[in-house]
Amino acid sequence: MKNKTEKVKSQLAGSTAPDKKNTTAKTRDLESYKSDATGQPLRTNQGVKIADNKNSLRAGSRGPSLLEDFILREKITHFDHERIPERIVHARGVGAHGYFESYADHSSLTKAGFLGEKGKQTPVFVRFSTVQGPRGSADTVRDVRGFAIKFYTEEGNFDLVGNNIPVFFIQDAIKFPDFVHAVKPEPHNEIPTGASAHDTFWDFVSLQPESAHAVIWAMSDRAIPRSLRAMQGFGVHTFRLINAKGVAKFVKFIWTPKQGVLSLVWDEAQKIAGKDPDFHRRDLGESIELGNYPEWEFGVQIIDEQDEHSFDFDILDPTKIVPEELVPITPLGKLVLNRNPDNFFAETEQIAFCPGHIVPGLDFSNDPLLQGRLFSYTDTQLSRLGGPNFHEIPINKPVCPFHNNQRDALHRTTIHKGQAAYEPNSIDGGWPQETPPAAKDGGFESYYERIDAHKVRERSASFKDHFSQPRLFYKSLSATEQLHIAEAYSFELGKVKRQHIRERVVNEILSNIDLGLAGTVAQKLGIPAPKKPTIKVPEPSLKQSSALSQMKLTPQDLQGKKIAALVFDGLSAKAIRPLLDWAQQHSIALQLLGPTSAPVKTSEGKSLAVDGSIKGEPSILFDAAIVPDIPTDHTALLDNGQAVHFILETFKHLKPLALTGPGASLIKALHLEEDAGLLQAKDFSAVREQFERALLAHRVWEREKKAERIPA
Ligand code: HDE
Repeated sequence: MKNKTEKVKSQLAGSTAPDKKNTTAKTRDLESYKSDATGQPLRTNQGVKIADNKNSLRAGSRGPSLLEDFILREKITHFDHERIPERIVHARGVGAHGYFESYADHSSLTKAGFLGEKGKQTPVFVRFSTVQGPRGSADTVRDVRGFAIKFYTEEGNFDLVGNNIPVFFIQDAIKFPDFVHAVKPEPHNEIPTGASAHDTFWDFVSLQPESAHAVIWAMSDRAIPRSLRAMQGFGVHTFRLINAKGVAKFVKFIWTPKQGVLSLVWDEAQKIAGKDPDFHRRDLGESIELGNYPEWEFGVQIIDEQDEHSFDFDILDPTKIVPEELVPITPLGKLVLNRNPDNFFAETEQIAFCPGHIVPGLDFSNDPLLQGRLFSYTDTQLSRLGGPNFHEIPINKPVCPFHNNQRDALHRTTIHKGQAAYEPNSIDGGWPQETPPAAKDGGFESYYERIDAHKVRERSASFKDHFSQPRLFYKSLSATEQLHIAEAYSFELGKVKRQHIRERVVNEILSNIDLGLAGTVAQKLGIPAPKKPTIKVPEPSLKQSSALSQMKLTPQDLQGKKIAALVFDGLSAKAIRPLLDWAQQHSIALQLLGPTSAPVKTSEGKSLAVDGSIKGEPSILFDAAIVPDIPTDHTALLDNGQAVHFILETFKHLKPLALTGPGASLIKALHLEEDAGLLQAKDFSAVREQFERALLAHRVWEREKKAERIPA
């Protein structure tokens, strides 16, 4: 494992060789754009070899620089323009290549080719993001995560631009700029970075009750994911799938991770933001380098056209979920991420998603939020990527050929041959020509939907209920998850300066979701608890949806877990070897941490290299910890404040912790007690099974009360 870890670090520091295993059509396409400077002379952009890259041209060795120094001018000019505007939202992100594989021939559901054949693989690029913070902000802030996927299908690009929570904050695109202005750093001082705990956000959402559902999801553990690999993904809106006969079904898209849906605890998330702001991007990159390829199952909830109005919510309303109890998920395929980008800017930064990029066999619904999005994404690229030719940037190009009569504009790279840039024409043989709609390889055809309506600016009455689903969500969670929600609201509102905003959230929003929740938050803020809801919330047909609790969405195996083993001088190699074997067997990233980065001396007199120091790699970066072969006299360990802090913090953050060896009773000296995840034994094999169970459960939730007394 050590070699593996070293390999990871060195590979991530420098450039990575393309993964030979990933030979998708898109990877092959990107190959032709790659540039490798190995063995090459340094040249200007005009191809002139550079003799001296250290000194500019000047009049005498102490004289002024000369304007004619085209080498200096070119270098500085290019540098001056290296930056492009960051995304208005979702600026901080990380991406990876992979593939989508269809489980079967789903042509009865859709004529989309990428779902039309069992085992068919389609190249994809996925970009995960936070929403609020700028490009340089921390990964682990409380925020919704973007989950955007570009499928490079043989029939064109399909972008599924979703989030890790299933609902959105507003119902109509016209409110999006207001929402974003409210959540972004405040305009007078540009504070806070990467957080919603401030007055303008809570002012807006408390005046806009349609946000209540998305806000309670954002206050839940879903908004502080353990890793990007351990999040669900949702298309949010209702879409349509259409088969070759023109039969359409409404669908909701859902991604379920094989790694489980796992979250950090709040204290940990805040600390990681300081100690390793790149925590999520590092985790994704390292997992892929180690061959622990993250995987998601792609599923749809299918609703017949005639059932459009048979729910007590509107399926066009993006603030609503369709509970799985009402419409179960049908699995269609899987997504695997198996290759890191070669260049962050060229790929992750320049990728341009748009929900309007769809292929035959798919279509939109009339969700007013989705309709607005169809415009915004290509529009925003005009200023972000500098013109309308961003589809020619390698990461954005479809893998199928594309010809049309659009011409010119900034940064055009294609050299169009021919004289006739119009259609119809008789000069260039009439090419390129239209393809009529057809089952396979056909032209795109919109769903044959009849629209007969007045032009109005109004919301449908079926969009009016804003509270029954947040209530359903809250009631469906475990006591632990509910507690975290109360704490998140209390924390965030505690940062809100204006008392009337705090009161409005409690009295006009939380009271309508759950009086108990409103009461707890009110108490923590020192304001009177509301006695009753302010409105009559409709009783939904479904009282609980167990699918909403992430407690049940645990991982299938231990692959990709990150565990620290604290090692000290005098430990026996015999205690370490079985641990390394065990980690390798389960594809666990086990890191040996010593008092310093220097090797430790084993009791057999050998030197054991470590992966890092206890100080440099704090407990918050790991899923669990093991302290192997603790000697009966554990003074060396107790005298090391960093090591004691590491153990106590692992305990505080409810992580599995195994202390083994003759001095395992150290637990008492630290004033801790054994529990389902705090294990002590003579050797690791005695607690291995329990430790594995605790790892699969992710955290020892029943420890939470006890852990409160450990100083943060
Ligand atoms: Fe976005 N959104 N959005 N959004 N969104 C952008 O497009 C917008 C919405 C989402 O990794 C922008 O290229 C409007 C819902 C993701 O590159 C921008 C509305 C959902 C990403 C934009 C919404 C999303 C974006 C900024 C309301 C979940 C990152 C840069 C009508 C289903 C994609 C860009 C990436 C990015 C507009 C609402 C997800 C400004 C107008 C709902 C994952 O065009």
